[in-house]
Amino acid sequence: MDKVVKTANKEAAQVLEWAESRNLETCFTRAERLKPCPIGETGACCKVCHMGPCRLVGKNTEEEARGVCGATLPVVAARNLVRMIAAGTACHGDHGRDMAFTLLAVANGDTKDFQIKDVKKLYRVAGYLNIEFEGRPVNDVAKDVAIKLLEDFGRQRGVVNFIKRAPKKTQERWEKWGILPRGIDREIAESLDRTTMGMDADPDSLLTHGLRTALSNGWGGSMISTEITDILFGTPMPIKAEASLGIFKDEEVNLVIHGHEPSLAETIVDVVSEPELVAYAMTKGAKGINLGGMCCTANEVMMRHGIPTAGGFTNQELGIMTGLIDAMVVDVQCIMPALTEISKKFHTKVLTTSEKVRLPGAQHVQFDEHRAKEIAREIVKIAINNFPNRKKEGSHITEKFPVIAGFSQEYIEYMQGGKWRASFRPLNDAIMAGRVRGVVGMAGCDNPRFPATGVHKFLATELIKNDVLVVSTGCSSASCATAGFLTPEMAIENAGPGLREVCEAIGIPPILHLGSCVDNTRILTIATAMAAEGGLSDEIGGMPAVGIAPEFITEKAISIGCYFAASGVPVIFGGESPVGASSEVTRIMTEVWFERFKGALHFEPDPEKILEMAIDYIDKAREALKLKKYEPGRFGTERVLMDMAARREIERAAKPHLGIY
Ligand code: MSK
Repeated sequence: MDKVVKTANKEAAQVLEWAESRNLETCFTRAERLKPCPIGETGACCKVCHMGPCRLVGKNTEEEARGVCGATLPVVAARNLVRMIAAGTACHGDHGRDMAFTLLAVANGDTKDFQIKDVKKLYRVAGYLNIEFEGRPVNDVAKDVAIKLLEDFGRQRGVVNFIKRAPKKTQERWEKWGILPRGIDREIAESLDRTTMGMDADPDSLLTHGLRTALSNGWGGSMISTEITDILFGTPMPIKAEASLGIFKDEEVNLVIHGHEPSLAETIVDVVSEPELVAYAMTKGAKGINLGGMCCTANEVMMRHGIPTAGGFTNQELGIMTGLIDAMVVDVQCIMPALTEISKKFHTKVLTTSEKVRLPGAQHVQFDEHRAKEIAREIVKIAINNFPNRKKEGSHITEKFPVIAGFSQEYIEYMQGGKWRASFRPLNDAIMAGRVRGVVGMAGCDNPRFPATGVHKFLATELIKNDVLVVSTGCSSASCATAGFLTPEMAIENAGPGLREVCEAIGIPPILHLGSCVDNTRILTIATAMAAEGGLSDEIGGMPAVGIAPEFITEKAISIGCYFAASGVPVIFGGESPVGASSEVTRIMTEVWFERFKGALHFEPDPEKILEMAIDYIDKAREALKLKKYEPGRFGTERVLMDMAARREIERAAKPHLGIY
């Protein structure tokens, strides 16, 4: 029998093989053992009240399949999806809320450990919020921005602030269909309310509110988070980094930052090279301190500081199995509870830092933005103190890959026109001419039920081969980074001739790293800027653009998929559909949403079909916009092998340009 490929990340597979030879359990072995419940998997299980759980199976029609209360299969499936959207929105909402409180603390002078690093971005955001900034003290503006954004969480009536950043036509669709989000918390609460037993029993109405909730994430919680993170820690610009489970160093203290919110991680980056800490590490026999990232925290610190990433979700246990991590510090989201169990078999200390995430067996060091540096130093010291406890046991990896990370909307505009003529004109023109066929936003998790990272890698390679520019976030970025895909050379070696020409002219990779999960909002604002630039669609809907989450896991991913669909982007998720039991719900999410918003949410387990569907959507959008028919190979020249000078030139073009906007 052929060996089952559990992860397509070569270095991860190496560690996994080592682990399995020692009977060490991972998410891969658990995924193999625990088959998904076929009823719950497709959305046919209702457990919102205690007359059930009701399993809506075995009937001839969806209307015949009813729970004890009479709820039909489409109602149950729709409710389940809306609850997923609400949970995902809550995660990103809390993330945004925490960032807003940190900004407020900075503005009030309650913490000396953070500063506003990007005043231009603060002014830009103040402008969106109609807050006067000319001639005012920076902290006063920051306070007004923080307070105004915090209002988005508890607002009862009106509309979330950033909604008005969307193209007018997109906003009109939202108004027409009643999905303009009021307040983030309000939409989440209403989702839970509507989906209890005896409430909304119309699948379309339920799903419509699901979209409203999702929009409060995309244009609310997540966007607040991205914007404030840029204000506090700097708007990303391309920067060199490395990716792989091989980033850990034998002779140095290895400290990993894992999770999502960047405040603690940024502070650790700040203190880790302090001479006192480095000297202290040396007293313990280490040659230095090596900081690495995991999951979305990795994306945050990689794109601002070039901190290397050990990979995405499925690499977290494997990281510990290298035997080289002295401490893994986690905050919120995507933290496997299994971490503490596996850490017992090695010397790694797992440190929790958020009230919201406690792991039995972990050491808790509560983060507090008011004394951030003191806490960060304490954490670094815990890692240093644990260095002498390192055992010989572990699967060491040496291979690592170069990465160019950190493409913000601001940088993408800049790279197309410089400081004074920053715009999306060249990209729009390249799409109009058919040089670039379209754009795919590739996002979401890597999943142990696939050959993990494999579907990301397959789609990224095939899409760029077809002249489709890929922008990536979250663990999709990690999947591409750990495969060595996030470099300009990827264009030379793998992109179609038209896309290659564009990438070579600007000196960018054909897969642009846009950041973490909350940074999917950068795709929304980029699409908005492209609509405003002209020549393509005048709204987000109708663009030759598609969203793909090939290996999704989380409720956050569902919420993201839905806010893209509501914003006008056809979205395709890999894997089985969580509403697959109901053809009516599937019809609403595809046909009805496309009619109303020009977006859709599909689930498709076959990666080849995902590719086909994405390209079909792009080509149909091109046709509807009356753009030049895309012809493969029409642009570009013969592939030339680049000499070192040419490579250096590309590298130089991709380097950070300080103070550019
Ligand atoms: S970390 S939500 S596994 S992308 Fe943002 Fe990765 Fe998915 Fe978590």
